[in-house]
Amino acid sequence: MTAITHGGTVGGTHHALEEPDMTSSTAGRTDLDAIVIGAGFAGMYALHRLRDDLGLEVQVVERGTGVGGTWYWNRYPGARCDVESMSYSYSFDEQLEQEWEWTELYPAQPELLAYAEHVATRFDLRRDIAFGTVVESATFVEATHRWTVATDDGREYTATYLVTAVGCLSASMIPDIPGLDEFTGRVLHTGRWPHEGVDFTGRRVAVVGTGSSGIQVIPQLAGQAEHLTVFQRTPSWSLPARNRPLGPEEVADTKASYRRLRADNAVAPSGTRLRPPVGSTTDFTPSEQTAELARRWEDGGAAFLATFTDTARDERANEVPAGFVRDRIHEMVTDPATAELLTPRTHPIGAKRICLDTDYFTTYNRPGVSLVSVRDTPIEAVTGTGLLVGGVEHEVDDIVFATGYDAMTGPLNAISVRGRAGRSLRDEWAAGPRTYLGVATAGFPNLFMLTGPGSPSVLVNMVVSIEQHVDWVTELVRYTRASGVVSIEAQASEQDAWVEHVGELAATTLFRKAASWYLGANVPGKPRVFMPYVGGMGRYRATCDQVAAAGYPGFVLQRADGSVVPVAPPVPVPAVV
Ligand code: N01
Repeated sequence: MTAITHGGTVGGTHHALEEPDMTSSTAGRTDLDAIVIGAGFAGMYALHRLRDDLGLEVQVVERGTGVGGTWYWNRYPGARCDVESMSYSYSFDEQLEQEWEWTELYPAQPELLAYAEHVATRFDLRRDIAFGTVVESATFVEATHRWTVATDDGREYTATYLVTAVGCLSASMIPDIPGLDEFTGRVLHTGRWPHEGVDFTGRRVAVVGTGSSGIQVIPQLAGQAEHLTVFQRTPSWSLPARNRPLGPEEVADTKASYRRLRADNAVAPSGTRLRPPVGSTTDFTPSEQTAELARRWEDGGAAFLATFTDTARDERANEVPAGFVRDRIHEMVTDPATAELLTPRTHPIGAKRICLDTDYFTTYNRPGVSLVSVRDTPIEAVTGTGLLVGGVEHEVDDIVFATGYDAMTGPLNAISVRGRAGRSLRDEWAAGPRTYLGVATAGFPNLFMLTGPGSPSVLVNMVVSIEQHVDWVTELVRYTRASGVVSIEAQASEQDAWVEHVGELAATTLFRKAASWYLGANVPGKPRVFMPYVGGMGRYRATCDQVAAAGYPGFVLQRADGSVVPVAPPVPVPAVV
């Protein structure tokens, strides 16, 4: 796999968006309190809290030319969030949530990007963001307890705190297929989509990959291209989103009770209020099971996966929703052979990230769409004019790679991060990421990773996850500054316990039964370690709160004179249930 480190095609901005103001208030100032890497939803909120609430001097460094992170880069047709818009939004400012009008149940990328732009303007964030700038290295200087951060424009910043808000799914990857350089048409990746858009009219287009991105882009391209050929390695489980416009009344109702929704989301396992399970599969007859699944299928969205309490851990129970979805695929796709190719049979439903789609399966009934399975016969090569599979050349004009990301660790490993005694983060994590609470790692003082490996992050509503992490880090920084602490660092023993706990929790679920990016299985040579915390948002938040309330046991807090602040005994990891 080749990591795409630069968005080479980035040119203009979306026509409906505000132009970024490139004047940075910290421009010229390189001696700071905090450096934040990334101006997505996490970096933006971190800037707001650290600067506007703590009064710190903060510089954000962002590769793109604007804010929004994922929603800045993923401009492919059909890009849409799979969490409901009124929950996938910041909760920290009541006026912001009242004034912003979401128009659809699931927000599309342009609306999410417009929202991010609006937040940047409203909280005057851009003045402290260096856009179009890449962090190349970050080095902890023990004598000063500060980080030195070097960027690709030749600048060097220093700061007490380094906050990484680099995103979990930002290191896009294109497979190393022989001959790709010879291809004469356009090569695109969904996660680095050109700002000016791409016209596929009259073109023969290949899409490689059928994960969440592929499933969203395929129906859109089928409507535009002369012919679309989809290259599928593993069929994905996908549920109908049933996206729709939001009515003014339901928006007003939600706004009137926003605090309750936010409070529910804060502790919901997935960070978003979903219809609760009806019970275990064993509590119901097969026809009752089917009736409940059918209701949820008709309603759309991820609540289908949470119909029963036992399907995430028990393979037999998992077959109930899995069988239901397989039947629907065979109903939706008219050609039985194509339907079978599209039917997942090798991993439990929910063991990889579930996809939500709009008209995905029925797209294969269109005359100009073909499906090529590359499960048993991988793509051998790209020629000047197409893709070669099993000795057959599929001629195309454009190739769209929807081939995913070096998830969670990829963006951090792209930076040369060095902690105490020159220890390299890449080396420390060579056998898999190691963190305490997913936010800090031993040997790298004053480094905070927002939604890092070992935190719920990608398994929950990202905005809820982001707000929780930023708020927690902000309070930690406030506490350390008030206590004269110059260096705060995770304890290796507590980190070991946390890493073990994260692994143990994952082992109780069916997540282990799929070769997913959660496990690093999509990157050749990446260690197979389940990276996110599966215990749910509520449980994770409670643990973090306990740690904060107890004065941060599990961390070493050191004052300028070298003395260590005494802390309470470590907070035990929650029991695996
Ligand atoms: O990436 P993926 P994605 N030859 O890794 C295939 C979030 N997201 O960008 O399954 C052929 O899931 C690969 O095949 P296989 C969401 O969290 C959210 O789609 O490895 N095929 C797979 O089909 C999501 O999970 C939203 O066998 C190759 C595909 O490429 C995450 O981002 C929308 C190949 C990659 O799927 C990543 O999703 C979009 C090869 N050599 C993304 N290499 C929403 O909110 C890889 N593949 C809705």
